[in-house]
Amino acid sequence: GHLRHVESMATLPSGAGKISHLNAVILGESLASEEDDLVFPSQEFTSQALVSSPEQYMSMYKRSIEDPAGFWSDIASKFYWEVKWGEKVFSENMDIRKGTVNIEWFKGGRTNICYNALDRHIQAGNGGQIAIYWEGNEPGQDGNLTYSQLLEKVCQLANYLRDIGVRKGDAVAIYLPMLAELPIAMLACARIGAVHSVVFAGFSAESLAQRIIDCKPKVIITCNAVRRGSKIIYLKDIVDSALVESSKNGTSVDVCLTCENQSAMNRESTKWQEGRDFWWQDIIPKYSTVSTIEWVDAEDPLFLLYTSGSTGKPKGVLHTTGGYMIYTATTFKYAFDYKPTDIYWCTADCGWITGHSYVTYGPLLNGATVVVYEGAPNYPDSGRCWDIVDKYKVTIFYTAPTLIRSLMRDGDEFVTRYSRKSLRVLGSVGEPINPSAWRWFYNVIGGARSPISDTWWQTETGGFMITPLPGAWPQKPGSATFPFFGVQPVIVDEKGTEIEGECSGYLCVKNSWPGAFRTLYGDHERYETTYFKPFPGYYFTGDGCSRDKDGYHWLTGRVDDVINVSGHRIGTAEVESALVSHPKCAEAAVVGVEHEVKGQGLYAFVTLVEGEPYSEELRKSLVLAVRNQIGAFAAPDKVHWAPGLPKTRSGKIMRRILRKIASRQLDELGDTSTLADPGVVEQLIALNDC
Ligand code: 6R9
Repeated sequence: GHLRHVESMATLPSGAGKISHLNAVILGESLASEEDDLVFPSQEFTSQALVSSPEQYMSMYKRSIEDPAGFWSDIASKFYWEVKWGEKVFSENMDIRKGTVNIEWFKGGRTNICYNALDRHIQAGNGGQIAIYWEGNEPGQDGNLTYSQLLEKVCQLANYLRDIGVRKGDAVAIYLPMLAELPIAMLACARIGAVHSVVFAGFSAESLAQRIIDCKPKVIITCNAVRRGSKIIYLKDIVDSALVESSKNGTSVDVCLTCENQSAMNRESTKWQEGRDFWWQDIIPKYSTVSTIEWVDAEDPLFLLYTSGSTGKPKGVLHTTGGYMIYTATTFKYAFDYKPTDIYWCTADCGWITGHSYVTYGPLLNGATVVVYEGAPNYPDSGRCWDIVDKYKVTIFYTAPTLIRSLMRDGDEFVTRYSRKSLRVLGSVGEPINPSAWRWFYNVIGGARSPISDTWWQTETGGFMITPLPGAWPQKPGSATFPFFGVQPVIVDEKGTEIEGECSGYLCVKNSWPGAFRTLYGDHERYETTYFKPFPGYYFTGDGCSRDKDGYHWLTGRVDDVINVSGHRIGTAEVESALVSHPKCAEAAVVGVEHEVKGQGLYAFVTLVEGEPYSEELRKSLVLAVRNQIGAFAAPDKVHWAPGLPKTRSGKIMRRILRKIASRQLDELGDTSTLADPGVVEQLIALNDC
């Protein structure tokens, strides 16, 4: 057959500028479809892997589906429960036709996720192990905390929060950058049963106010300022205006606990409101370093995290304690093949779900050593990530395709000047990873040694849903491969009928899993309408997915981004992937526009590799790349040169805005304030007629 093995990639000349293009040539990308390319884990990797063969996965997976109660309670028993859960391990109604949607795991069990993430390891004798390596924005600025030290800091803050009247079930807003204080604050809330609501510190005052008004926290925890790259962001000013805004709305926050981040700003220059604002450094160290634990029910809320829907105000995704704990810990362990010797770094910010589940909870529940990085990944230059990898001997590196593509654009030299030999597992999350970025990540970053866990999941799912287990089976660049234990993904058609075998359609999930969100805060009806009504009987993910002949899953992007051209369903992600595989294309975003004949036409925004001039010839060859990889029907009708793309601060391309630009509805661009760089919109409009 035409299986191309990893050996063929390992022989690539390293340091070649356009290595992704070379791969495409060597692997015959234009001759065979992506799904035929298998990349095998090495013998060396497999021999030490937690799950080392498809057979082993299959037998574990089979049990997790046939006997979910037994499978998950065996795992849960390894954690500490003050009181064991009741008779039922779980109960669920996922079928809206049978009444209210309801999911419960380990109900009646009493536990505490902070206890399981910290105290448990210390009691096992591992208190001296590093829990957090903190790396500041400026190279050379760093610190670390052992598990015992981390617990002490968490206890002090927990004692303070109790002292000012925060009780079980109360909300606490956290608006912090990636300082060690951020996971400390999350864990302190969890310790006393308070519900944290972390707001990414890149959100505007208005967005912060909106979230405060929704969850009504007693206290907000922030810092005065932070450096990201060469910029200084004055967070306390943003909090101040958010609090003015929210009090106008009748929500006043009594206390603003402010961390003094001296590397960015001293306290003398920080605006202050006596009686409301308190310096963390002045107060918290005075509290005792031991604190009691609030044992909570497995179904008591752990946190709220706001996420944007396609319409309306942000949704407060609510996760509870027990199931989330078991699920994040277990997914972390298996998807990253975690071993106690690992040093783990996830570049996500704790302001997003990835930072909740895979910076804070999942790793610490496993007793892992975690790198927390404050700064920007390309500061002071594009080699910073590999500098950090070498400095801490990072073994597991988890990031997003958008970062990979931007580093790829900056060239291999920034990578190859570092050793990176500690790396053994790579991870990707946030959007489908296009095969050419996958290959660059694999070959250039990972030196063709480290499997990539392309983890598909969502804020709502709490943890990984479809992901490689890195030692278990060969990967296909761009495929998230197979479901995690206990997860039953199904692909349904328009009518909600399950389709078997090789197919594509809407991705749904059949049964509950421990990490599933339980409701949207204060709006259970919206929860049911958004996720359980579209395809009765299932949780609807909002994503499109296809399954190939070997059963591998290929996520094709949000279904709101699916475009129907002359009756052909085309995933924008597929077209983008084809465009990005062109050696001169750095990034692409495709939207649908009304088309007289075809119904919808494809409109592609294309960012070229640094220094490439626009030309008609290049436009043609980009279109040809799409024709070659997908088919003539998928060829973009229009290529719009884009010096930059409008992205949210989490790196997601805002197609809503691109659709308006593409259809020339420039007066309907809507809210552009949540963009990382609102200036790109004007640039795009200006380049309209190139
Ligand atoms: C974890 C996270 C969820 C949406 C999801 C999907 C996209 C995330 C992906 C992926 C393809 C992956 N997505 N991971 N698509 N492959 N590995 O990102 O949560 O911010 O809620 O976004 O992101 O479209 O529906 P969230």
